[in-house]
Amino acid sequence: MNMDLSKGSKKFKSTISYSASSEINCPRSLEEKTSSIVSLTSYSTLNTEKVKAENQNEDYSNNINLITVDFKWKNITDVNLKLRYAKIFSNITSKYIFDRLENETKYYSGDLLKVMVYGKWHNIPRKQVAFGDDCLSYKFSGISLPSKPWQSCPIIYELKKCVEQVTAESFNFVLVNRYKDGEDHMGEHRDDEKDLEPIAPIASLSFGQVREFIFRHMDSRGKNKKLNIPRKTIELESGSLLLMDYPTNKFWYHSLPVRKKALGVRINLTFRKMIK
Ligand SMILES: O=C(O)CCC(=O)C(=O)O
Repeated sequence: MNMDLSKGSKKFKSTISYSASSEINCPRSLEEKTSSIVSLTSYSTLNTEKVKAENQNEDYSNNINLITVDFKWKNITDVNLKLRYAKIFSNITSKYIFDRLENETKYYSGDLLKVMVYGKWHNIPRKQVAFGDDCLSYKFSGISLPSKPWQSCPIIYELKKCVEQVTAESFNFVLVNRYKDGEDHMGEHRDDEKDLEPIAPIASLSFGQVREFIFRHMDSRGKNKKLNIPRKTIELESGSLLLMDYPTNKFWYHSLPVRKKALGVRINLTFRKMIK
């Protein structure tokens, strides 16, 4: 594995602010659990509390300010694999965002939590919801996942702006996945659907439980593999951003495997650019 440390330090402070009452648009998630893995200084959730982040002078008492840390991209490359990884939020900010996501994101239910695999419907082993421009929908594994408007969930919209700022890219869709613990997972796949702009990066933002994310080259899988390229495993930390640049998704599968020892909740947001 080639790993370079390239300088790409960027700091973003959101200028958009919402009042606490904007939370009414996004009802509380039914399944509320406390992440057991992010151990931080004593801290109360919800923005009715005054939250003063130690060492960073972040005051969330009135406005939402998502402040990124100074960071350097770690470049991870291989044959047709191009990834950039960085922890862009401090632990305090990550915990704040995680709690807001837990309290404000309402996930889909019923048929929107099923996929078609080899002609059979299966419940997905996680929860999901999507947000995007102009009711865009994302078609994969036999379903068409509609998007809710950005404005219906301010923390998601704020994260979109932040990711656009640090990547200098624009995104019009986000898929949000919630893994209640290490039993929840995502099977191996490529994000190569026709609806996606082929050369746009996919930006994957993670909060909560650290989980392993695995990449395997398409020709290095199965019994009759043509190549012997080793898999890549990346530990996705809370507050981290992973950019999957072109042509990664054309050649490499990725998955979030079961990890029974992972006890906490994880939330992942993959920002995408869809063809309108
Ligand atoms: O939760 C993750 O990190 C995996 C997300 C993913 O693979 C996807 O949304 O396509």
